Amino acid sequence: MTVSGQAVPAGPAGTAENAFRSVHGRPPAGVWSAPGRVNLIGEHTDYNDGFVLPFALPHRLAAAAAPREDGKLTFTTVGSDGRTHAEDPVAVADLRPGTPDGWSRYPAGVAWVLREAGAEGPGTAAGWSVDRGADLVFAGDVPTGAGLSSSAAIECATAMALLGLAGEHDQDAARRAAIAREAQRAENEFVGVPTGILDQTASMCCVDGHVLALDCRSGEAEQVPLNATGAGLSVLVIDTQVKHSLDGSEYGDRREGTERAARLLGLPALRDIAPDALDDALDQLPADLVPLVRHVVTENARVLEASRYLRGGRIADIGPVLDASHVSMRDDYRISCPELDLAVDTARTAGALGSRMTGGGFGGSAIALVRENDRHAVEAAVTTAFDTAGYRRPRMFVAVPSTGAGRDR
Ligand code: GAF
Repeated sequence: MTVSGQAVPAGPAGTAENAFRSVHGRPPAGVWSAPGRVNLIGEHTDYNDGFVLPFALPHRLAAAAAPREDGKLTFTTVGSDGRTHAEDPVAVADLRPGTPDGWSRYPAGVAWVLREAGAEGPGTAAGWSVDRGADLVFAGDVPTGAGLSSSAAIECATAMALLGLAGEHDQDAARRAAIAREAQRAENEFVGVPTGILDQTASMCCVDGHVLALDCRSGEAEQVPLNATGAGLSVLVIDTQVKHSLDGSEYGDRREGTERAARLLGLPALRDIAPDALDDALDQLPADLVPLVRHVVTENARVLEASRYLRGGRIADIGPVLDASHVSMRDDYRISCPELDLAVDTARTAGALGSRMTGGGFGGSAIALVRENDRHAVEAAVTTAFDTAGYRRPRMFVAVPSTGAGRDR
């Protein structure tokens, strides 16, 4: 594909750039991309001011972008079949929650947040700010609806692209964390999904070869090395292909329940319950909130335990911690589903050192920590179990900790 200039190699960034040239008849000013993530452990703890331990996937969402001068935004995606799909242009001045809707509300929400940041936000170092409009073309390989943060990837790629057009480059760790908060705000206030800070921070702040040990209250973030391959281990992702969405009421209901529990206990957040004070806290709560609180408090403790093991290079020791996390999500937080439970149980029976669902739940993906020598046996057992149950075959891949959002070209 060469409309104006040279064809560039494929991969999300190359695909986005080629499609941009084809659709707009000119080269983009740049291409930026952001990854999906796996959360190793620490689920539904982020909005309770707790702890999480994600790493970035090699799968990325790329945004090729160039400025416009007419105040309009255009959003085009490249599908898995290589075909482009363009949304109707939308005026930056008309952006408001609900306009536009569909998938483009994710990048539009980021533009809305950055526009609100105004002159003091991205700055006009390049003589352009978001109210002048932009063309964006997206391509990527982050599985969608798989609990691997494709939404955060598109938000963070958009933020990086728009900030890049405005002349902002080379963000330090603090600025990256701030961009993650802006992307989260777009998701909460524009898209209307009450998610926490986990996904956007993972997409913005993770670095190659490391998990991010994040304290969601203080924002303190430590990069902890994770060289599973060096230890003869793999983190296997099992995408059940049961589509997960956080738009429904379940995610919001869980969040509301934990926030209500904190209020009843007179605490700022469930993070403030120490594990040895859990029983006392549970005694003060109505029965429906007990399992929710038990999950959050024990999950925070598991994240800290897993972080300690990883800091000591004891990767295999996190196996039982992953197992306990899954049981807690299945039985207490009730966010698993039969396909996730089958993936987890089968992986363990076939030799995984530990396994749990990852992400928001209600479908999506599980992870299994496996010895590399056992990986094929685990994959085969999971495939057979799904065939036998009559479920759609899961997709599986080994997840290697990769790099966060940045400029590709
Ligand atoms: C989703 C949300 F977006 C995150 O904020 C987090 O709550 C996660 O579910 C559960 O840990 O990915």
